[in-house]
Amino acid sequence: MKLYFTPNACSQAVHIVAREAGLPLELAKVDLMTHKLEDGGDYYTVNPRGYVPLLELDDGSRHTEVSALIQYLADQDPSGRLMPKAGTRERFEAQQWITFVSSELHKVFSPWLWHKETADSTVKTVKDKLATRFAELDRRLATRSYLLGEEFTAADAYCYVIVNWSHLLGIGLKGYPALSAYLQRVAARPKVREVLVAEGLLKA
Ligand SMILES: N[C@@H](CCC(=O)N[C@@H](CS)C(=O)NCC(=O)O)C(=O)O
Repeated sequence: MKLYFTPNACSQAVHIVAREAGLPLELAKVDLMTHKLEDGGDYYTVNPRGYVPLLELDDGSRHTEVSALIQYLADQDPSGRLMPKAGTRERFEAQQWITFVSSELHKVFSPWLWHKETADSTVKTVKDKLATRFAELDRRLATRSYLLGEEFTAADAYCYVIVNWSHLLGIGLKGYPALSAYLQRVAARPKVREVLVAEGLLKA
């Protein structure tokens, strides 16, 4: 399998799930400023939508959308540790959290806060909305280690990557102690550290 990724982008959630599941993964880095690959190739020929992540399976088929990719990879892990079994109440809950991260966090942060030309009034609206979501996460994580309980799941990989953008964007998390502790807890996981090293964000 090959993952087209950009360091610190949402593709990192897919990278984390693959490593946590122990799946072999080839990496292809994409420069999102130019939409070029490291060999100078045009990323639009790989993904006409231009965004990461894109997962190429061994049969050559290409797939996108973080929410679907992390569930697919988690389901390849025979231990079933990263995603509850399909059809269970627990799976239903995990899917709700993944969708929450996708629509209430990822697509609130992005593209708005990543574009300098975004109007100040929009930035304020976005930050206010994120503050309500962070407060909810903080309350939830005050009583459990991970979103679903005491076990790390694919939902946490996604939540970690997106909420961690706060640090890159200078959004303080001091008011959310449980959420801050959660980010540190996830970042300290050996497989997550491996991902950060592989993406060139942490020294080995
Ligand atoms: N709908 C996609 C969105 C992925 C996405 O927003 N990717 C961002 C990076 S986090 C990106 O590649 N943006 C650059 C672009 O759209 O050209 C998903 O959920 O996977």
